[in-house]
Amino acid sequence: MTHLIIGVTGQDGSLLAEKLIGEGEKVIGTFRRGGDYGNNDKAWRLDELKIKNLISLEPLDINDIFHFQKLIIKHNPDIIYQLAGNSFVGDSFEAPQSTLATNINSTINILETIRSLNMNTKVFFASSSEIFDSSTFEVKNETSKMEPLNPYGISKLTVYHLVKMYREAFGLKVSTGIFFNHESPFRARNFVCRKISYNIARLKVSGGPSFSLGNIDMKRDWSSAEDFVDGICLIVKKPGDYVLSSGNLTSVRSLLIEAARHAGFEPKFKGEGLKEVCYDAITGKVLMTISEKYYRKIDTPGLMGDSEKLEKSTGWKKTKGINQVICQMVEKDINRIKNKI
Ligand code: G4F
Repeated sequence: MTHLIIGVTGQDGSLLAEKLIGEGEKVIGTFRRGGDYGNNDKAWRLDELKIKNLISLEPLDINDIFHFQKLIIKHNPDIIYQLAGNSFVGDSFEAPQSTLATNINSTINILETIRSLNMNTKVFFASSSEIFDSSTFEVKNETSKMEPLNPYGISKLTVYHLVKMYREAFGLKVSTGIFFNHESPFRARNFVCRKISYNIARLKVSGGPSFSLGNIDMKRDWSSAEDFVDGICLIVKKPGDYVLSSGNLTSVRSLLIEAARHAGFEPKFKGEGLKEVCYDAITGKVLMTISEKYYRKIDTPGLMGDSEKLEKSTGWKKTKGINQVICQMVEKDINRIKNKI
């Protein structure tokens, strides 16, 4: 089968490509047109996973329907995975127009192409837990009230509705994964888990200044990105909308403690509010300070997801908890820094 991964250079795209290639499948991967994947950092994940030469890489401007259709006609994929777009919630307040335009136009372009060319192609779209109403704390599933609090969440709610409408109105085999937070050593460094793992590893291997975080008492339902990639492969076989989550809430503070201990520090906290610091009780060195800069205008309160639908209809099972994932991330970052990767 031929698989087209839109956004193959990102965390989820590269892990999905690795899995499919391992299963002997043919993978076409797109990266953002205008970026030279060969001469900058864009393809670092594919390089590290040693799969860059095993993928047919294509530049794509997903907002240009004609460009997308040429690619589809050239490769005639059996399954398309839309994993590209703006994914940083914090940034979406600064760039609401481009967040909405990119995430929504790309969805329409894919759906309209499949419909108008009468294709039998299955398509997976990534949506987000940021679509849910966070004024109540019940565990969220596919039937929970949806009312996003930020431009990113609004764009992902539109993705969810468009996919559902095209599936129900036109019978397309299209699906949405409503992703809660998911992490791996291949996460970008602007997301909090990787920011912690990278900086703890840096402080362990080469020292240097402390790093800053925002609100460390925020909680999220965090999972392993590899488990979600397994979920994507099951979902495309049973088109629908599915929540992917761990069903547990963990604070940023607790992940910082776990990461620091795993690296051999003895993390302790002192001070309050913006003056709070995390230090290593063995050496007295300050590891982390708080900065107002990383506080969000509106921060979605921690919501928990319920993946029962996915588990019951596809047999999906999570294999790792977030503490195990953050420890793996720290180990990988220590190796990268030691080996100057
Ligand atoms: O790691 P984060 O930036 O992830 P966030 O905003 O929850 O979004 C991620 O998960 C969503 C749900 O799956 C996705 F839709 C989205 O695309 C993305 O993958 O922040 C997690 C929490 C927030 O409460 C944030 O305020 O950590 C808090 N935090 C505290 N200090 C920080 C920091 N977040 C970041 N990025 N940087 C900090 O210094």
